[in-house]
Amino acid sequence: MGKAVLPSTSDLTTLETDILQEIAEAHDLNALENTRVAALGKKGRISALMKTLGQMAPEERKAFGQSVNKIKLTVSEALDMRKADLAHAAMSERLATERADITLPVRPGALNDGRIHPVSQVMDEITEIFADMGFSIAEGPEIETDDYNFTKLNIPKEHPARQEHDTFYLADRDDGTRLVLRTHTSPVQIRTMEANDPPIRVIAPGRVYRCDSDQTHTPMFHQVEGLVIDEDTHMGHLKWVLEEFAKSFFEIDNVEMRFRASHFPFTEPSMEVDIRYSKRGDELRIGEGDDWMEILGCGMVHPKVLEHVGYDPKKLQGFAFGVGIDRLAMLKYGMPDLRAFFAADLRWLKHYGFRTFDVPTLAGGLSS
Ligand code: 2NM
Repeated sequence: MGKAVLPSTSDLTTLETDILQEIAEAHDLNALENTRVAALGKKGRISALMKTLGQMAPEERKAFGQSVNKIKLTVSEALDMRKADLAHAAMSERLATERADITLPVRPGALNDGRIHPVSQVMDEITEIFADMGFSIAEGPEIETDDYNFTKLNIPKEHPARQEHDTFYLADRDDGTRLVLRTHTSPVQIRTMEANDPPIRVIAPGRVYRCDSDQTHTPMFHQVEGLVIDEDTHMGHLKWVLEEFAKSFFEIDNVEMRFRASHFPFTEPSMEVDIRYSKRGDELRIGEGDDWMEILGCGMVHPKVLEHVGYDPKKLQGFAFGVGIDRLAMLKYGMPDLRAFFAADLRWLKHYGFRTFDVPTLAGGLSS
């Protein structure tokens, strides 16, 4: 085997200059990586130098090894610096060329084409009004027990509301009881009273079901019921809350209300509430004219209902009310046919529906 030609000190200097030059000239991260492999990789030029150490005389080997290590360090540092420079340049290039124009209008599409159903809109309007008065929103199951839908509400077994032709009953259960589709959201108020101590201020919006179908009735419809319970809540509070609600909802300064004596099993006394209105041609005007229109039912919660939820009727009292949302929506937005509400006709929804971002707020306007 012939004697290998060992590298000299000036060879080392040339090598270092060469590699640093290559690093400086690497124009992107890929090129730089190739340079690194060619210099420091397993088969790279600096690694090859290390392999010649074995053939050197010991005194030569030490000085030469130190020189190679110094080159390795210099090259590594140069690589790191160049890498950081190139990464920074790449980011600057992207920032300069890739632009998001946030002044562009929203593209036509689902967000623009879709509509909020008037019932959803009116439900949002109503919850906004009551939330502003300090009410919380309560929800509960649409499939209820006979107990929660009727008995606890002081609706006796022989009451006409329980009859087959008004209530959707589910099949009998093994224990002889049967579930019903709730006929009002009152069971939500019962559950709220059972689970909380007074004072109570809640509204319960949601779907309710009654076996009834004609021009003005659908078997599923929407209701909001309200409940206030405290130690000294009285009918004056009830009148104020309902009047404020009507003014906000119809977006007028004056609504005249008429409270007529009525009867519900769960309230005593019970009242039906009419508002003054006029109709000229197709145009309805709320708050003026000579006609009265019934819009809701209300009353002071019956002592028996309070007892059923474990409240002491000698210490606590309060009022409750119930409003049909679908009818209010028809009134406010001039939609004549209730059945169109649930026909899922896109042309109808396009005409009467609300845009996605038309969120009703008292500050921004309920319907504007
Ligand atoms: C109405 C009319 C009058 C009512 C009563 C209750 C409860 F749970 F507190 F007893 N909730 N809702 C009520 C009272 C509902 O709807 C026309």
